[in-house]
Amino acid sequence: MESAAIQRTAKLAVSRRQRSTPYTPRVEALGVSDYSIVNHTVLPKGFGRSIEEDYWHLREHVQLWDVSCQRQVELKGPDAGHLAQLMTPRDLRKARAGQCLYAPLIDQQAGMLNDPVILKHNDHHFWLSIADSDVLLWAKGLALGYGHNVELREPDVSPLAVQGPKADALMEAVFGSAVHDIRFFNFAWLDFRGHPMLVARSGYSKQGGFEIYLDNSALGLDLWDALWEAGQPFAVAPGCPNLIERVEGGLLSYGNEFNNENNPIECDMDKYCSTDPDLEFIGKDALAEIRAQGPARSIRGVVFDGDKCPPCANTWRLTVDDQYAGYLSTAVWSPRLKSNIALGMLEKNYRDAGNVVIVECSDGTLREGVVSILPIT
Ligand code: THG
Repeated sequence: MESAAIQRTAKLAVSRRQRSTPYTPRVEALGVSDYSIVNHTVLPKGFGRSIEEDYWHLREHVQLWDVSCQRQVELKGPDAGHLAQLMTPRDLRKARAGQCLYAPLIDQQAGMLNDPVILKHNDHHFWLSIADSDVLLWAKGLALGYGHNVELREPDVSPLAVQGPKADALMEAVFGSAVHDIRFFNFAWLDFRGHPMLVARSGYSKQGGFEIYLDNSALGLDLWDALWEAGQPFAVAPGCPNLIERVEGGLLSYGNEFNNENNPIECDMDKYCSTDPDLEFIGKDALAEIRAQGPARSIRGVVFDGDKCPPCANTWRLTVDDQYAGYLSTAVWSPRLKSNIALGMLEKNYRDAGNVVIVECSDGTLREGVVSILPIT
């Protein structure tokens, strides 16, 4: 289906199907101004400050993000490992308990289904911390078809991200010095007032920080309040994934930069796709075929001038000499680079860094852009 974002700014009618989170009362008390919906769950998008202000604050201090919408798909039982491996081309065989692995999920045509962070609890227990698509249904279908002995569910887990250069200091104040021992993309269970909590060094920013996978909603407000109070000396603020920071950092968003029409090679995820002929996963033959042909397009950054661009709610066409050259999916003004920056899919002949393309901006302007590798520095 050809999809497009809604045009009008209208209030979204909410019901039980648009789920709130254990932190929603605090997020609302702190003045959340906008929500998005991800995995049928609210994701705060702003707190009444400009995106530029939030960007500078994130780079200098520390923020609390309600990222409960990063839902967990739990695989538990004797066949959990087999099922997890079938779902991704990333080689999970050497993964250790306590490790987080960023991993593409693909279908039998090597079309992207999601790009979760996979948490390995042990050989028989995994969480897939998903982006915005219904992975649980795919997993249930596969388990049924393969006759797997595995329990699949969405557990009561609500991640809270603590992001920014002062995250270590803030986390130490709540969880003790053990936080410093957690390496990037690893997790540990740390005590919070007698409750063990899963704390990972990870998050949807390049500024460093942690994600706390709260597994008991009843403790949500206590956890938020403890971090909020401990964060006062560090100028803690409520926040959310920042568009400027994520575009600069080249952090991709399923449904925006790519979807089921794209394969992982196009998405620059070749490094997460095993070529070992002994590894079995769904989409293996299709992926090998794509690799042999070479991808028809690739994710890139595009830097373009002119005034601050409007939000790129739908895609913007890119051309070179009036020929289709690809599209932009996300664009934003970077106050640091003093330029508009964007993420997009560039067709094969136009994807080399340094190439000049014309951006058909939704305000009607045509702007000259330069293709860049990611991250945009
Ligand atoms: N954290 C958790 N779950 C998530 C996200 C998250 N689920 C949805 C979404 N984000 C998934 N997408 C990403 C994209 C990038 C990263 C994490 C999740 C990321 N990438 C590192 C980078 O690009 O620097 C590299 C990771 C690696 O090399 O292993 O962090 O943010 N819980």
